[in-house]
Amino acid sequence: MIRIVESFYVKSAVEPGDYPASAYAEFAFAGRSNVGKSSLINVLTNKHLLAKISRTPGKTRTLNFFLIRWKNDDMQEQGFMQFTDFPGYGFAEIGLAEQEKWRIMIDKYLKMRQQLKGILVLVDIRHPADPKDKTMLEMLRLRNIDHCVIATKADKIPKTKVKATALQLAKQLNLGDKPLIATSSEKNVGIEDVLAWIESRLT
Ligand SMILES: Nc1nc2c(ncn2[C@@H]2O[C@H](COP(=O)(O)OP(=O)(O)O)[C@@H](O)[C@H]2O)c(=O)[nH]1
Ligand SMILES: [Mg+2]
Repeated sequence: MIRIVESFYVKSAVEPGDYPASAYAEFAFAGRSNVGKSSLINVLTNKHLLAKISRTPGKTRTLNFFLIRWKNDDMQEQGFMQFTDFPGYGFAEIGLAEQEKWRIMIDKYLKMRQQLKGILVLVDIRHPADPKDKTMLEMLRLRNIDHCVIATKADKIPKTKVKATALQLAKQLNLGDKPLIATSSEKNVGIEDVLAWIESRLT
């Protein structure tokens, strides 16, 4: 199993010409504002830098790129990958023009980013499937991009209900054979499963 040993904020960008030029395998994180994206990235990287970055005003409507150094102790391997933090969607106060800008930015990224290995779409396990998440997943299916869904905040529902709720969400979101992983960043649940999903797509 890989572990993340270092992570660095690289840059923020909107246009493909401004993306980092490095060709490392890349994974992107998408989801509604407040779903727990920064918290998950922090737990994955054991770091609290990334959340601060994404809270910086002005960086909230851009793609934020991070360089990640990983190690696999069993295999004595190490390497780099990149994480991209998408701006959170679903703020009610964001107008249609702003939403359209978001959609164009994301679609360009999905179309242009050649080293993109997969997208992790975060949803809150407490809420029924959201139209905005369905739209995101539809964009991924249209472009044939590998993805999984992370059901966050699993500690907020009774343990006995996690499995059934996850299954229900997967069905509502039409996931087919794509995995849904229930996580808690607070209680460190499901984090290894997320890393395993990433690891299996690294090369
Ligand atoms: N109980 C619980 N709270 C969480 C979890 N993940 C995030 N949160 C809380 O949800 C809020 C939003 O989290 P954040 O990571 O900033 O969401 P983002 O907007 O998607 O980046 C914060 O108050 C977090 O502490 C979790 O796994 N369990
Ligand atoms: Mg955030």
